[in-house]
Amino acid sequence: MDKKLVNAINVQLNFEIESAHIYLAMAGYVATLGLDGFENWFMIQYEEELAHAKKFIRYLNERGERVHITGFETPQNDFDSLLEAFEISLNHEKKVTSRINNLMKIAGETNDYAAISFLNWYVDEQVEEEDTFSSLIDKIKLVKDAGLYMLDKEMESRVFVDPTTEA
Ligand code: OFO
Repeated sequence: MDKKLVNAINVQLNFEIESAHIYLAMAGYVATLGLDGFENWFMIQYEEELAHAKKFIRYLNERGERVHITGFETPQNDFDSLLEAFEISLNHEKKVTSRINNLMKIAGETNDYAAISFLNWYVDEQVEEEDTFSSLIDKIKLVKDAGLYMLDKEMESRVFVDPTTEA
């Protein structure tokens, strides 16, 4: 593989681990609000981000390339509200989308059609990620406290299904 693409994928896989920690910190914050359902939801988001990172790691290994794990920024641990945490999440996912698009651009420039095919999974996944956060923001804005209680119950039902192994 072209070194530029390998380096860019390494940067992204570390960013996925950083994303996981961002959501883990949010799980901790919502737990302090007594929102156990949202805590569960963010814990699963944490696991999904790790699955995204692992998928990149497996791919580099499969192509005979070297994985490099780095450190990353301390995530934000305090927020003004549940809504703020979700708005920050949506902005974060938009950044991820633009990073994935950039990986796709490099794969195109280096004529790596196998990598383009692989990266298509992330392109689709980001559409889903942005949609999930944006529709939850709409719901949070719509509901008042009683509604938030109901929504919290709904969040409790989320279970982890590894997005990278779904049919
Ligand atoms: Fe890995 O998609 Fe969210 O950050």
